[in-house]
Amino acid sequence: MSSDPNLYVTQPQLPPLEDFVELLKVIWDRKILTNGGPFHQQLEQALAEHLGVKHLALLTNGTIALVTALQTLRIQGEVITTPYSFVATAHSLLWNGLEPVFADIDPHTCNLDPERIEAAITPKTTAIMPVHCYGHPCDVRAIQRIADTYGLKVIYDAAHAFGVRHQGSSLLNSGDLSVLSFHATKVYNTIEGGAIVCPDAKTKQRIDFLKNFGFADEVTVMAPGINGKLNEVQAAFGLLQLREVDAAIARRTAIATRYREALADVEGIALMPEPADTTPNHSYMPIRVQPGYGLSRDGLYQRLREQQIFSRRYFYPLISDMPMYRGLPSAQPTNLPVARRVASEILCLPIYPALSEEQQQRVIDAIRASRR
Ligand code: T4K
Repeated sequence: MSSDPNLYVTQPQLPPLEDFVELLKVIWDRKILTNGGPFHQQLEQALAEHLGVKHLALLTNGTIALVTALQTLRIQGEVITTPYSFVATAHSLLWNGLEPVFADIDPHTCNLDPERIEAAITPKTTAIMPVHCYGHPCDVRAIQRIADTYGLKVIYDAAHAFGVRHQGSSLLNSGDLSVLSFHATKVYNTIEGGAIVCPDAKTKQRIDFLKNFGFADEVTVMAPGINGKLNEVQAAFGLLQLREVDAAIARRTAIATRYREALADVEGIALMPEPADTTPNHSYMPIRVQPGYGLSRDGLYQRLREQQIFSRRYFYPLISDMPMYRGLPSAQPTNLPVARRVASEILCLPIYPALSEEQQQRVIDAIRASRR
């Protein structure tokens, strides 16, 4: 038996403590704690290289990064987005006074269905905000075709997509901007943190101004920017994390493979298809609990909890069912039948590098034994 009987959906990856202490000593000596210090600059460079993107601006978290990305491109009016995501996706629109327009998802990828995007366009639409849910790529070609045809911007919520490669390049190079989250629960973390990936230096400069209250220089404020700066302690933490991230993803891949093999024959448990032409990051381990299982999704969730296995229903409830969104015309259940069905079946199982084989077996055995 493991020493800790509790199994959570994730557990953050931590750098070696002694290495972190070394970098803290450097910060203490330098006395530069924030405002784009040396570790911040070093991490932006290192992440851009590691991810294979041209420019990357660090921010305090993924939510502020989404809010800032929308301001960067001066988005107005309506933005087409998915109801099947973490609330921060839609909240970033409300923080900018924009109207979210929910479109339904594809049942296989759980990402926005391009046909439904096109059907949701109105004269007020200015942008699309799709999510690469679980790090699985959206249909980026189809979405770009729609954006080009109708003159729309595309801002990807790529909070789950650290390191994902798709069709021979970083997935983060898709669209106009991509937004990452480096929250503690993510594949790569800086405790809290986030980033915007952008294609050119001019856009990066605008983001850098916006995340520093809008200051362009000591006396010029170019826009009502926010305080979105990542501090030096977190940037140092992030530099150390970068050394471990490839090994962490390899370990996640092994865990995901084992789950897939062990659960493939369980009636009523559906695994998501593996994305084509993609090197995934296995940021999540979603399964769908369908009628053939005999126990409902919530029944299995509860059964696992009784055994101290804390799976999560990412993403239930739908954003469109939350009080601040459910009055929108696009939030009506009849507009979102696929998202509704997936949200009622989804369960994300524990997956993180430190999950031992013995712990994973406990999860597998519990799922197999709960079937009716
Ligand atoms: N867009 C998308 C698509 C997102 O998924 C997210 C965030 C965002 C945007 C916004 O990015 P950020 O502003 O967060 O950078 C978590 C995270 O807080 C959130 O970052 C994440 N998505 C979302 C999917 O999940 P909770 O409330 O489910 O997390 P929590 O605290 O219950 O943690 C889950 C489990 O992880 C715990 O049961 C135990 C374990 N854990 C957690 C933390 C924080 C640890 O072992 N140690 C820890 O420090 O939201």
